[in-house]
Order: sequence, then structure tokens, then C-alpha cells
Amino acid sequence: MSTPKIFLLLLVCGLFVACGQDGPPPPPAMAPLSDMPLIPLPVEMADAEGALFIDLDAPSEWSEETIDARALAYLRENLPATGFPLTTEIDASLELPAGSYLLNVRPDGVSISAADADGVLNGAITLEQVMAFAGDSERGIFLPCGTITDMPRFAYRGFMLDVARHFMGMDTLKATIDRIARYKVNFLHLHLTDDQGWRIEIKSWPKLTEVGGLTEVDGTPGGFYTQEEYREIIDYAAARGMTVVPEVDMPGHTNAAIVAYPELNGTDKPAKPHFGTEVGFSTFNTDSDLTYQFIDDVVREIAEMTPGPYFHIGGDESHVTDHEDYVRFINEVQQIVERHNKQNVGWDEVASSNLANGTVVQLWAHPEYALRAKQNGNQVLMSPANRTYLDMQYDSTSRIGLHWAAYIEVDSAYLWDPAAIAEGVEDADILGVEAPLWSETVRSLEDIDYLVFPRLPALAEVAWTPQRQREWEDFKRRLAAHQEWLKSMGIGTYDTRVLK
Ligand code: TNX
Repeated sequence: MSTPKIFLLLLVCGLFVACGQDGPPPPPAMAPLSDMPLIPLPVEMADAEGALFIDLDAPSEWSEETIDARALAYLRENLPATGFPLTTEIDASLELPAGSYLLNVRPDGVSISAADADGVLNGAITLEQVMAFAGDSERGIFLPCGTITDMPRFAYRGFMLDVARHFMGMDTLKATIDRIARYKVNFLHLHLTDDQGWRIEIKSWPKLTEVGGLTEVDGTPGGFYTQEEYREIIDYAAARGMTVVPEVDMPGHTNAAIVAYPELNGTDKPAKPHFGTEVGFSTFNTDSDLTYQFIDDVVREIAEMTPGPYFHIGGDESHVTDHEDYVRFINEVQQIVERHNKQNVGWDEVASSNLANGTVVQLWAHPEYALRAKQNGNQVLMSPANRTYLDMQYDSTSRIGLHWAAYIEVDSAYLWDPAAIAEGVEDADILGVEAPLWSETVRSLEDIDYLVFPRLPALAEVAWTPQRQREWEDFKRRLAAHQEWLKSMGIGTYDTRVLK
């Protein structure tokens, strides 16, 4: 083509774009989809020509006819604009791991397909990030075209909140669920009972909350969830892709229950309310039928309200329970949980008993117990304290947190491989990764924000993205964008020195 012809063509195109009152404005210079700072990093991103223009003022025509109801509700709540074509599709013939999805951005709209509803929601969560990081102009947002094909490394990507040491009310809990949903966390483990407080109403043993619910660390007033509130949390979490895993920690960590019902006490010392943070001094009486009747009632009431498959029996730090008694107790309790049709989860010490077939062993301190679990055919949930404990301080200047396991800066939370924690325990033996937030020093949403962000995004990527695709420098680039995004939403994320 000759120069004048090219000039003419450009002029015509320019006029066409400039005059097109109804058409989209020309896309600004834009980073391709594959450069977007997404966390967790998707497995595959392919760029395509063009952009989708989202008019901020265009009315939304979304409906449950073409969009999965849960994804629709999530997006309506979280997107800045919904005036563009979107469809979702569940195609059970897609042979991908649970939670996988395909997200396709074209100039004429977005589609999400997945083999299951969790996959559709994960695609919607990715779309939320794509929109948050896309270039916007006065009139709207431009999304670069392309396809994301994504699947999780592990089936279980968890967060634990200790609501026993300090009680967290409904608003705090819901706000926490909103925050972590953005990182594709799909299990919410609630540590409901401990020495300092009992937080879940049990109708057949009412003093658990009437007495055991009153206290917390430092003597401030505690609190508890009614059964109605617990059900509300389950629904709220489910709407954001999370299954609740309730924990009743036993036979140790049971002082609050024993204060309420002294007949459960397995020590010679009378129990009194505990406001401190020492551990390992309480135990149920493992010889008494009443104890097992009690546990049966508690497990029954909680299991009836809990749609998820798991029931966490704790089992950690039972320092005043004789070992033989401990083993007998854990064996018995695993059976109670199974009779109520739940699968057991226990802290890694439970592997010193006879593990039931389905019991998941949550590694926190003892790799040898994880190996024992594997050898016995049981799955391991990875929560090594020196990598995943969100209650650990970042460094010695952190305003709250503990440091018995380690100081955990963001690089330390990111730079590890779950398959390299316990020799011989590999991906196929690992159910997933969970980041626990113990609350001895955590009292408010502000405190939660400070410890959870930005380490939770790092740990969410550990649980989701294949090890070979994770790269620290690239993660830092993406995390810097997330820090801005989190702050723009009013989330008090910690200003980590690794980004300075
Ligand atoms: C150890 S981890 C505990 C908890 C504490 C936590 C504090 C585990 C199974 N037990 O009782 O809250 O350390 O970091």
C-alpha cells in the first residue's frame, strides 16, 4: 500500500472511532491479560487481540438465566460495573479438578465455564481481579482480551480463625470472610473452643455458653454464636465459596467447658476461668462415660448444623493427659465423629493414636506424625507453624503477634513447598494448605487485617499455583498492586518491608 493510501485509511479509521457516538472509545495503551497482577497466579493465560469496553453507566442485564446464581450474587456485590455481557456455564464433561475454570474475555463479552459451581465462582473471583487491575478511563473500564485456564494445586485452601482466645462477633467474621474469598480460600476452619472460652451454643449443655462463653484472654467480655448465628455464618461463607470446618478442641484446651461442667474435669485441680495464654494444663476425664456422652451430644448438635464433610477434634498439646489415655480418647472420639457422618480432622498429634480411615492430620509442628499419617493411608493438611501461622509477628517490631515458631515476613510465607515439609509426604498425600490465625493478641478486624494481609495472598498462592510456576520476584510485582487494591478497599494491610 502506498503512503497516501495508508494515510487515508488511518484518517477514515480515526474519523470512524471519533464519530462513533454509540461505539466504545478507543482502548488506551493497555497491558495484556497475561501481565495482570493476579493472585493466586493462574496456571495458563493466553492473550488475544482487542479489548472489552465496560461502560460504567450501562445498565446491567444480568440474570440467573445465564449466570450461576452464586457467582451472580458475588459479582453484583464486588464489581464496580456490571453493564456488559456475561455468561457462565457448568459443563460436567470437562475433566478438570474441582474448582477449575476457563475465563474468556472477548470484545463482545465474558464467559466462564467450569465443571462445577465452585469453578464458576473461582472464575468470577478472577474476573473481579481482572476488572480491579484493568485500565479505566472516565467512561469505563477496558479489559484486555484473552483466555485464562486455571486449576488448583490442592483441593483444600484454608484459613483458620481462633474465636476462642478472643471472641470475634458476626460483623468481624463476615468482613473476614469477604476479604479472604478474594484469594480463593475454600475452607474456613473455626477454632470454636479453648481454655479461655466456649463459643458455640449447645442446647443439650447450655452452661457451655452461659458460663464458658463469658470469658476470653485478658478478662475482657467473651461471647458466643447462637446456633442460628452459626447457621448464618455457614450460609454466608458458602455464598463466597467457603465450607466451614468446626473445631472442638479436646481432650486438652478444655478449661472453659470444665468451668461450666466440672464433672468433665480429668485433673485434680478445680477449674477456674482462664484469662492467660499458657496452654497444656487442662484435660477431660478420659475414663468417664459422661465425657463421651457429652462429646456425642456436642458433635451431634454441631454436625447436624454443618453441611461440610469435616469435623475438627483438635487433639493438640494435651500435656496433662496420660499418653495411653490420650490414645484411647482420640480413638473413641474419631468413632463418635464418624457415627455423626463427618470426617475427622485433628492436629498432628492425633497420629499417635490409631487413625481412622478418613482422618485428616493437620501438620503444625511434627513432620514425623505427617509421615505416619501418610504411611497409614491418611491425608495431610499442611500448616507448618513457621510458614503459615498468621499470628506470628512479621519481625520484632510488629505491634501484635507471637514469635514462638518464627518471625514470618511475606517472603517466608511464600518461599516454601508444601511437598518439602515432611520427607516422603508429597502432593498426592496432601489435602491442602491452611493458614491459622490464633487470637491471643488479636482483638479486632483491624488486628486481623494487619496479620492476615498481605501474608494470606502469599499462602493462597502456595496452595493454588503449581510450585514450578511460583516465582518470588514476579509475586512481589503482583503483590505491590494488591497492596494498593487492598488499601483502596479500606483493608489495613501491613506495609511489608519486602516491597520497599
Ligand atoms: C500453638 S498450634 C497452639 C495454639 C496456640 C498457638 C499460638 C496448636 C495446634 N496449638 O493453642 O494458640 O500455638 O501460636
